[in-house]
Amino acid sequence: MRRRFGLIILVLATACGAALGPAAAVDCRPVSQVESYRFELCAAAEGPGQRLRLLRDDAVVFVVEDHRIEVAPPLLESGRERDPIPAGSDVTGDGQPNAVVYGDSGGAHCCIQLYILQLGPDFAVLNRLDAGNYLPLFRQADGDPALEIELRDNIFAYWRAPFARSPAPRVILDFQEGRYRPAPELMRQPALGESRLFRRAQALRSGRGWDRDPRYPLNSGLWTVMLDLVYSGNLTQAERFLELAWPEARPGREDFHRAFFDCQLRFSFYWPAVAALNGLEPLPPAAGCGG
Ligand SMILES: [Ca+2]
Repeated sequence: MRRRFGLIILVLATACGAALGPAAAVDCRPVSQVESYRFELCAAAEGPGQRLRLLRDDAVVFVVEDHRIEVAPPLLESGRERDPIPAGSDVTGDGQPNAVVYGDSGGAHCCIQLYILQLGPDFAVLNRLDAGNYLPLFRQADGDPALEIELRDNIFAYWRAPFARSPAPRVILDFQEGRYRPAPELMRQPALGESRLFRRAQALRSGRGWDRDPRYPLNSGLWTVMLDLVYSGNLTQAERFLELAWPEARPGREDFHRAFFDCQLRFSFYWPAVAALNGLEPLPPAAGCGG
């Protein structure tokens, strides 16, 4: 994993909303008001960047600092567009107003942080989500009123491939018991038909994606398909795809199988949910996987 650079996050929050003082904010301007809650965007305390303050009845209840911050980020899917989620929207479906705060550390890649706040009678930071390199999406994915969140798992970024050819499988979070949690059942998809699996494997095996770059001799199209299968509950089919798509004369398939299934997959934050989705125990990375 790449190191995050320049990410300075300061979160001061209390469940009871006690006053924390103005914390040396300068150049502040109000950006949004929800009943007694007021968001102010300020210059960062030190260096470039921004500081967001949330005040409730003039007492600071939440502060976050990052390179760039938005209170109403364009994250809500409506048709093909991404609409902003205005502060005060009921995102979690419990009748209380929420706000989604977006922080971006800047730079070419990495990292987006999302904070989901509850602005009701009791202030709360419901989630802080690390979205890595990809903008999350809020959409309605099931029958309950809460919006679900679609993220991308970044654990395979730069794994045996440059970033541009690194797959990032989809993860869905559902609001359960007071916070957003991975929702294996919302990620489930039917397995590929046998003939389609075979055709895709054959095209990949005989395609030109292998040995194009001595640093990355493998074709990352291989684990792009495998990850889509694993993250939709079809891990057994992902193993079969590896067997079918790996070029016959090429050594290293067993080593790759181990590095993918027994190591990298299990390093993911979402591995427990992915294991449950595939009916497996969430075993830790195998011995010798490295850190
Ligand atoms: Ca829902």
